[in-house]
Amino acid sequence: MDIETKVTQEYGADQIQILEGLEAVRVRPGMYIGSTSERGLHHLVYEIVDNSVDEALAGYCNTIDVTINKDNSITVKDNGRGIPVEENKEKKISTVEVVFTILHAGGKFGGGGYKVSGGLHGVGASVVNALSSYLEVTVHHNGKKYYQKYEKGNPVCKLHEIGDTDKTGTEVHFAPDSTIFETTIYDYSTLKHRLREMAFLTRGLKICLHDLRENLERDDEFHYEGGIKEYVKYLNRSNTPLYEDIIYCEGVSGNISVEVALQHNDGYNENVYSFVNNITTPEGGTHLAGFRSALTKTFNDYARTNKLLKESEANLSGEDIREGLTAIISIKIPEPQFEGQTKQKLGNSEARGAVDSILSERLTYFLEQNPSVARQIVEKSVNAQRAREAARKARDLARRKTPLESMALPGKLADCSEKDPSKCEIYIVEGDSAGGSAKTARERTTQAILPLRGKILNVEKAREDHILANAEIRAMITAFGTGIKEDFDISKLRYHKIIIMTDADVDGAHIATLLLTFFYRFMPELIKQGYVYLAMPPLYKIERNKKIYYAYNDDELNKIMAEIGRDSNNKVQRYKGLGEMDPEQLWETTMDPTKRILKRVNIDNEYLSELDVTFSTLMGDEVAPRREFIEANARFVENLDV
Ligand code: 1YM
Repeated sequence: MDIETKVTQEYGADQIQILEGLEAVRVRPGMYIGSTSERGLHHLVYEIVDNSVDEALAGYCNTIDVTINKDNSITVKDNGRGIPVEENKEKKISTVEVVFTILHAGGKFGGGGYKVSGGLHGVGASVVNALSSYLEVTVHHNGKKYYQKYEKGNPVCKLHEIGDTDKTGTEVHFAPDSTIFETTIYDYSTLKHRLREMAFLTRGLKICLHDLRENLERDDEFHYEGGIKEYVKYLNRSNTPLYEDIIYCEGVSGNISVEVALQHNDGYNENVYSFVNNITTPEGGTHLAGFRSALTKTFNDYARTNKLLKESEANLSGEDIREGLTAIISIKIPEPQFEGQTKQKLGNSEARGAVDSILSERLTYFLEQNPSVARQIVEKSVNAQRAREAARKARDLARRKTPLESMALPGKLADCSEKDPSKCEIYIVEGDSAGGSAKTARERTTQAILPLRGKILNVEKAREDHILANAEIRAMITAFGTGIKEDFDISKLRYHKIIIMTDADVDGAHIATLLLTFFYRFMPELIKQGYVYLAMPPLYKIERNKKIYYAYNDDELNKIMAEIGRDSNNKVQRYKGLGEMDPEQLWETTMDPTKRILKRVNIDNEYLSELDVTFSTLMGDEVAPRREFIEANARFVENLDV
């Protein structure tokens, strides 16, 4: 569905459903926006933007502007029809006021149309109003400008005319209530990721983001005439595509509209992302199942019909066909049912058939029309099938335990003596010399040390059989005890803290990223469940009259110098690597649980597609996107999730 599809049924002011008051929202904010954390704070923006996106999907709006103002208040502006201003007959107030003061008002809940976009709960403007210290709305409509202001959800004036205009549209300016939210400081990159995603999912819609805060000034514009086709191109930008075309299908089945775009690259990872009514479904569901079954069936049929697969050869598995596949599945469905623990999995059974039938039909046609693309994909899949067989053997070998080897832990591992995993930690240390110091320094009952030699293998660039043959990777797999991928079993994890300890320089950061990439691809649950940490060694040692201070960044160094006075009695040493510290210093600064600083690595489920690009960009073949990425993020590294 795109923004040219006009919704014919106009929604009148008197059709609004009236349900309940706003006090409930302020009493239990979590029920309406999920939480009052940073995530809830950002949801406020999405709720308002959703109304503009709905207006775009209805065919009346093509531009949305989102601004983070100097004071962390937010302005969202669109060029749609403007929220209706006439009086609501039942309530005797303007429709604008109904929309902002009555819960569930908005008219899209009682049948007829459906609210296609939607944040976590799709509860809309009134919830944002209830949770804002103030909210101002300005509507441009019929040549007039109308304005109303609210405080904590209550109108402080009626909607009134404030002048003439030659435009149409709605502008909302709000300030999240600091007595409700844990933080009221917006993160630019969080908004940027979501708004870019929304622009990709609604082709033709232009979304602009502005930051007006001091020293953080920046702007971005997202506008994709190609919609999800451009999304696939964007996700593949750090890879080498296997063929030029991006395969695209769209269609409607019953009341479900389906859009799919896909392209293979010459790598080995599967990057398939699914959305329902513009909301990401990281756990998949019926629409993803329909996508997979159509893909597997269509390619096997094609390969058999065209004799690309011998009669004696087994069918290609879904996994083989999805090797190196980047795809977006976007469906719109009137009443989505979300299941699973996090309500991020689509349950509607009719979605499976809809995606399956539309994709099978269009893909069969595409393959017949483009035999060279079809042959390239089948050849890659056949290679994947062979590699998978080789990897299975390698894995069996890695898993097999002869009586002698049965408990064989890697030789380089200095294990801890404690057996309760919740009390154990393992330090993965860069370099044998730092590894040696760490072995001397450690607390032997609970701290294990695994030194790694040099740079570990880049798993983005190798196939599984090679990866599993690598000594450093095997050492980690055996030490952790969990197995990998489908065999992964978190209950077998031998340490509840996996701590990456590398030098505080570019090489160290690179090694940490290589390790995280390996964990993310082979044991993502380790990261998702919060078992992975980065050790933070100090950058400076300051010595004055036999007293030693450590500084972990330049700010701290300056603070310490200001405190103790800058004179010739001070000796300042900048650590170039872990190797420069003796075991005592290493213990004191980086390993002593009562003094050290650890950073927990986390993955935000909602932005997995961004994370994949981050890894592919940092670890992939293309140099230009990597440089751009590093340059673009240099100023904002603290915002990166990893
Ligand atoms: C910056 C936020 O809310 N835009 C917006 C909202 C509405 C309309 C247009 C709109 C919808 C309809 C008819 C309709 C809303 N209207 C309502 C309700 N931007 C923003 N732009 N005319 C205008 O849905 O039929 C709720 S949202 F219910 F009053 F119609």
